[in-house]
Amino acid sequence: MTSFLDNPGGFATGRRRRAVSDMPRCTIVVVGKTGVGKSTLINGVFGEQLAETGVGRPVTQHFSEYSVPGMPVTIVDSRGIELSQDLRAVTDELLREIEDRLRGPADRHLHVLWYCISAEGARFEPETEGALLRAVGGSTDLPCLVVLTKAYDPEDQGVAELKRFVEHENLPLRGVVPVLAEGRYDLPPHGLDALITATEAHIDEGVRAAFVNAQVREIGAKLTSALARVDELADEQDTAYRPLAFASEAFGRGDAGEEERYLRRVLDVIAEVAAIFGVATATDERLEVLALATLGGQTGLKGLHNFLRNASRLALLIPPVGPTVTVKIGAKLVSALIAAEGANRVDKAERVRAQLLSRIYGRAAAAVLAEAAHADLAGRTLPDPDFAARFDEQLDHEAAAAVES
Ligand SMILES: Nc1nc2c(ncn2[C@@H]2O[C@H](COP(=O)(O)OP(=O)(O)O)[C@@H](O)[C@H]2O)c(=O)[nH]1
Ligand SMILES: [Mg+2]
Repeated sequence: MTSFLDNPGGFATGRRRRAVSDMPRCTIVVVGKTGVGKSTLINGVFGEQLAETGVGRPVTQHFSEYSVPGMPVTIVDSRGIELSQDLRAVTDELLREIEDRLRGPADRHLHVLWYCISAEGARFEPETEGALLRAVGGSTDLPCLVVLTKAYDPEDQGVAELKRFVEHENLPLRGVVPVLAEGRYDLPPHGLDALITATEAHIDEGVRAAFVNAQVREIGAKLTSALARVDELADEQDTAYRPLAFASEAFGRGDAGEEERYLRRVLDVIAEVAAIFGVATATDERLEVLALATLGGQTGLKGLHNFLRNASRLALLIPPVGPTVTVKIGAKLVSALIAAEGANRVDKAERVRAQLLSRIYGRAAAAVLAEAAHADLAGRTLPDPDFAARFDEQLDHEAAAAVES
């Protein structure tokens, strides 16, 4: 049997897979006539993965369901709506589908409707499209947003007029959002961030994490929830784990089993951060790079040794061994640490120091993944060696920030 030390990447990707499958799934219904730009919109929000590799499964006459492994979002996409007349059948199918799913398990429920109208066509039909939105938004709890697709120029009068027209229909809507999902000529994309923010605001809180994970544009939202998760995990460690005994140089030698358990905990935190960033950003390859970098680029006992050495080095920056000054992050933990040391509670102090280190590794992973996500969006992907090097720099930065005045 290979130990996780021999395959830290496999260990981390496995933990990430589990964290993602534990996330309640978010299901988005995308409705609109053929050619309005539904697929382009979905690609813009979720990256190429969903449309390229997602396997459609027919749900009803006019709906197919798409998902890809590792992504906690399901898309229910309408197809074959050519005539306004088709929309009546679509309305009935949708109402029936919503009800059926509400009777089933929660992971089958629908969470938001994006109704797409082409701003290029500049037509909204109150008697069919308006009727669908009135029926769905009025008789169910499904939040509905109208997306004005192919809104090439955000300043365009025609787009503003169409938006006003839809808004004045008094439909049960949570918003009307003009979007250009994919740039054209010299017109840059716009509006996707607004759509994501509005969706986040209106979907059920329970599936928000899944939505934040799957979308590829709002990197700030991913970073915020990843950092919150790091705090949560570090707090859990206070009660769940035995004293840290690994930092041999600085704090005396512990047994090897304890040291391995601690490394596993750190990899767990990194895997959970990756789960929040999502597979489009935190690819298996990148997560493997992070896991291996945590072991100083080596597997087996050599890797464990590298990790312990690095952790000891980082721990030296933490008070009261390191400079006891005003603390920016983890202030609660550091005061707990100082109190424990003051009361001569060595076991407690070790535990708190371990929490701080988990926090440093988790925050560094989040920072470097955010950087990678920004680079991906700008079309200049970070090569793996740069990614690993940036992670090391972030570790130092986070350790220093923990004691920064
Ligand atoms: N440049 C640009 N083209 C778009 C946009 N949305 C849709 N299109 C184009 O419109 C056509 C239909 O889009 P598609 O997403 O397949 O529509 P669907 O049938 O609703 O899924 C394709 O040729 C797209 O390239 C957009 O935001 N920008
Ligand atoms: Mg399509």
